[in-house]
Amino acid sequence: MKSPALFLLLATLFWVTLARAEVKSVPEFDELMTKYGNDVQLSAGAIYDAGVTELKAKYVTALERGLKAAQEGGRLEDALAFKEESKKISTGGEVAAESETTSAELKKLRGIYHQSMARLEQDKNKATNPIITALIGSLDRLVVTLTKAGRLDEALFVKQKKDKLGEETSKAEVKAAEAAAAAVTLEKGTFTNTMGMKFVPLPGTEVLMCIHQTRNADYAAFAAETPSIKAAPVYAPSVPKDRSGEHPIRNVRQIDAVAFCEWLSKKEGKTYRLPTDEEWSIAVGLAGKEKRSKDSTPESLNNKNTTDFPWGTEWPPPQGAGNLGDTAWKQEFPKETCIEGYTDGFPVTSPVMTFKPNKMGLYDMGTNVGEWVADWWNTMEKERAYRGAGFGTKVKGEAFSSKRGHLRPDVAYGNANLGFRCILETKK
Ligand SMILES: [Ca+2]
Repeated sequence: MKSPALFLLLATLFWVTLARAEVKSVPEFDELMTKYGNDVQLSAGAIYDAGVTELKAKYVTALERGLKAAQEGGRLEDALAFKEESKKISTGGEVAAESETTSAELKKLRGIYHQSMARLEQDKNKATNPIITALIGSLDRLVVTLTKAGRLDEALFVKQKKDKLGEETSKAEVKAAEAAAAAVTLEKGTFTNTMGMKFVPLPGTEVLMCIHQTRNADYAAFAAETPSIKAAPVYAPSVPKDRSGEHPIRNVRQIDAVAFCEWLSKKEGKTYRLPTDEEWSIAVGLAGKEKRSKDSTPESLNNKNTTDFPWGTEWPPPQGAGNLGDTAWKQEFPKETCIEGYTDGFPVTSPVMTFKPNKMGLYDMGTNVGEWVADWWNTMEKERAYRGAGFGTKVKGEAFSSKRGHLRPDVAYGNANLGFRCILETKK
């Protein structure tokens, strides 16, 4: 069996050769294609085919082992999923995406399979690319030879084939690079984008969430490329200039936070967006702790849960809980109150990821700066919601994980200290 992609590529070229009535055949071209086809199959195709066969066999063995373990453990859902998958693969079916099964065990196994497959593809491309490059060079020379011989129709024919080959090859490279990037995500469960923003899976969802609040440095890159973004980041006097890039952006309008996500999406060919109110609740540890229905709005859920803070259930917060209105804040602003006895050391913003992350690996959730979300505040659709406390929070009722606020999306509020963090979608 030839590897399907290569076979398809070569077959397409030969088919187009036959389909062209005016030029039935260019013997030199056919000869080159046959020779390079053989080279590709010898150097990469055979290894790839053997790799795929071996991988499928390993996958089937793992499925059988998984089925046995699930049966013995009394896990019906996993057992059924393994049984069905095993049947499908041994009758020639393809391995579907992880997201298309609800069995966590099968998800894991499919993940490993796709990861190994991406590696095989990459190896194949690495071995094939020099051959394709050489073929394109030979075709270029053939075009010149045919032109000089006055065989102009044939020269044009070969040139078109050559252009098509170049196009297909770069498409295949892009696809392989994407698969490799997806494999990295899978391998570590995390993703780091071109800005150095780190993302982790948000449990129970198919999205990744940025582990940190969007930083001044991230926002500055966006502002530099976006003429309509006039507002330079506002630095509080006590934020040291040399580390200001690591502090969270604040005082942004909700529409500008949305625009940042759109800019980043375009830049990377991915889908970034603000979290929904529900995703933010999951991220702060409120999954299953709010009575959410289809009619829920941030307004209806605001401060309904009065047990949970981002760090647990203690008030005042334990030391190291995060950046809140602490004694350092009071020192800087003596007329203000503060959380008595709590010291985090930062009068205003702190560099992102200064404090311990939560169980999901997310930093500064519900502290440092408030975060815009995507939802409207209520059905009036006039104001957008934001979540979380910040460096100026000193009152218990303002610090609950369920606390929401609401403001117009198109106004920058100097005193609201609102920033945001990004969601990365994983579905194509
Ligand atoms: Ca503080």
